Amino acid sequence: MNNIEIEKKEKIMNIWIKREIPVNPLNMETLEEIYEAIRSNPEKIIIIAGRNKAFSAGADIKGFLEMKPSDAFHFSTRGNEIMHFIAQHPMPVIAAIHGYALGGGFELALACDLRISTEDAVLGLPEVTLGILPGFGGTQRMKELLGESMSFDFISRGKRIKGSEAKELGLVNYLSSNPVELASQIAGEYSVLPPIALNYIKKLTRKRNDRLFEEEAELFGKIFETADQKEGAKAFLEKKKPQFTGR
Ligand code: CO8
Repeated sequence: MNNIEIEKKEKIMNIWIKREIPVNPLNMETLEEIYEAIRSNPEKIIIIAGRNKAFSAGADIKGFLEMKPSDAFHFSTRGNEIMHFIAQHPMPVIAAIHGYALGGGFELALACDLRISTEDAVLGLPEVTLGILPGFGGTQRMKELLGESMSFDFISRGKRIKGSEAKELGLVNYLSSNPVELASQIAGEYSVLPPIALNYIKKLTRKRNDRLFEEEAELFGKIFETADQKEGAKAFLEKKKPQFTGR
């Protein structure tokens, strides 16, 4: 891994983006490394953060100079696949943002389940100011979070906003002076919750699909096949703390 660092604990994995350029631009190699780290750890709760000055200031603009339309198409297609993969990782994925989360960097954060930011971090999709548009699912995920008109305003003007404003708009879940610390605390809370139920909740809340109401009922039935469901009910009735085992 040349562009990321990984720290593994029992149920949690931290992925740190660390490029030579201190604002951590994302090139294909970095995205593939993030993909591989997550793919090979399907059972882990993931925290993604940046070393240096930023979460990530977006796609590596230096590479744009040489990029042909077919390369840009490939980059965007593969980037989108990786963002979908992150959004569908079985366990929660948390973005811990400081410095900058711009362009593809912000789109990476949007693909995560939760976003924690410092108050003064700068977030946005400034692609339009580079003559391009978001290419890693940002147009769709922003629309889901902000609605049509607000997301159009945000993206079409290439707005850059502070973490505090992003929190007010609902683009960020929590503000913290130490986002990784808060992310670790929340990941710790997840680590004692039943993973199968967490996974089903993630499937139902993240996937956009008309069949979701039916699927909710199916999964509600299926969760009752698990030992964790039985443990949860039993512990509640016995006024004890449940010990979930993932079965
Ligand atoms: N890519 C490559 N290098 C970058 C990037 C980037 N995204 N951002 C900053 N850098 C470099 C600068 O060129 C500079 O390099 P050098 O020291 O060699 O001059 C160094 O990082 C530091 O940058 P600044 O001097 O500008 O530092 P500041 O602290 O003044 O500003 C900012 C930091 C605010 C992050 C500023 O650099 C900036 O605005 N960067 C651009 C942010 C941006 O526009 N991001 C969107 C990129 S496009 C994108 O993400 C599209 C995603 C989808 C792609 C789809 C497929 C094609």
